[in-house]
Amino acid sequence: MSRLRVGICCYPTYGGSGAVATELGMALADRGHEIHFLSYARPARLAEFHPSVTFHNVDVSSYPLFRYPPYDLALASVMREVAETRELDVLHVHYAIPHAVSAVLARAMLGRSLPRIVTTLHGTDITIVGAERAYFHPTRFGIDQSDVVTAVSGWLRDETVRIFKPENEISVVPNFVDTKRFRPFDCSDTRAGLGVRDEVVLAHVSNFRPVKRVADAIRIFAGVAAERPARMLLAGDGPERPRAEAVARELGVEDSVQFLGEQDQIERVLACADLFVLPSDSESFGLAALEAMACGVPVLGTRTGGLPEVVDEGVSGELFDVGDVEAAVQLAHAMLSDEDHHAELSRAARDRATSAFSVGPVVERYEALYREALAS
Ligand code: GMT
Repeated sequence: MSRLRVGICCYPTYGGSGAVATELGMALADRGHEIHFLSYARPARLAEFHPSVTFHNVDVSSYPLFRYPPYDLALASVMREVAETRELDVLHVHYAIPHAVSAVLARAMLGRSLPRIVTTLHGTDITIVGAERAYFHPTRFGIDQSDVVTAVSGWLRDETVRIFKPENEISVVPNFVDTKRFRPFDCSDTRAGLGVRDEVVLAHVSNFRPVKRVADAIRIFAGVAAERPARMLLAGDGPERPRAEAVARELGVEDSVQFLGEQDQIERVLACADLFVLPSDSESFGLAALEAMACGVPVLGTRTGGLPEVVDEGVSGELFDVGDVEAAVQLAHAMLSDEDHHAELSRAARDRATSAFSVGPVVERYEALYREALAS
């Protein structure tokens, strides 16, 4: 199969869209393609070195006149340059705003049909940010000017059609997980290091945005801790962290709740857990839940967005309605009380991650879409 030259543009932070974009780029490089990452910082998950991977930094110069330095233009400029000098076949942008629009501008500046533009929609680029008045039309324009558009779940595809009524078709390509890295393993050392004794461990990983409802995760934990010795590990950081800490204090569980901040080896935290809690308002996919499942950790999440496409209710986890903390606590008790039942959930979680969301088939699907775009 011929080698493709692919540009991948994403947010470099710990968020799911950046993680997926980075893992995809590295998997494509392992399959022999030449990969160019473009972003305002080196993506958090990008490996130290890979002979087929180059990172291109986007610098945004400031000027006294600019109250808001135009990142989208600086990005378009780097995209244009990389596309021309590295002869990119495909520019795959993750998260529509502003990446899709910058890609369209970059290609227009080149005045040709290459690179083909592939846009992957991840979630709030559609449901929150994209739907805002200021970004609605640019988002729809970016979608319609792309050669291929994908969404990470059927739910997100349907939401995009409902909100934007785009002309372009949207294919569903689910996220995936590296099941070699995210796997069950003995983590007695990590547990001991964290001071975890004979306790059940609940975990939560997110960017602590309001949409994640981290305070609900703490409330659920308090309900569990009222019945049995329990510990909660929270990884990640963001604007809701102080409120979550305050809720832990209010409920008197602050000594059993550990805020670990952003972590590179998130699998070490996940593999320590007995239950992963994701009480989000909305979740187009829920990559963190999938990573927990791959570590053999059942999920307790909300029946919202694309999460039911990831967690098969009653088999690899349990789902509850957004905000229904009481129901979540009951479900947590049921999942944790019976060791055999918990072991079954745990096995099913790992099985689902490996059978439905492993790297190979998803990467092949993207390769096929790139080739279709190039052939059209
Ligand atoms: O949309 C966001 O809030 C940010 C985005 C990200 O960059 O982390 O998260 C979304 O994309 C992830 C990767 O596809 C999904 O796993 C998350 O469910 C999704 N977040 C939301 O829909 C809230």
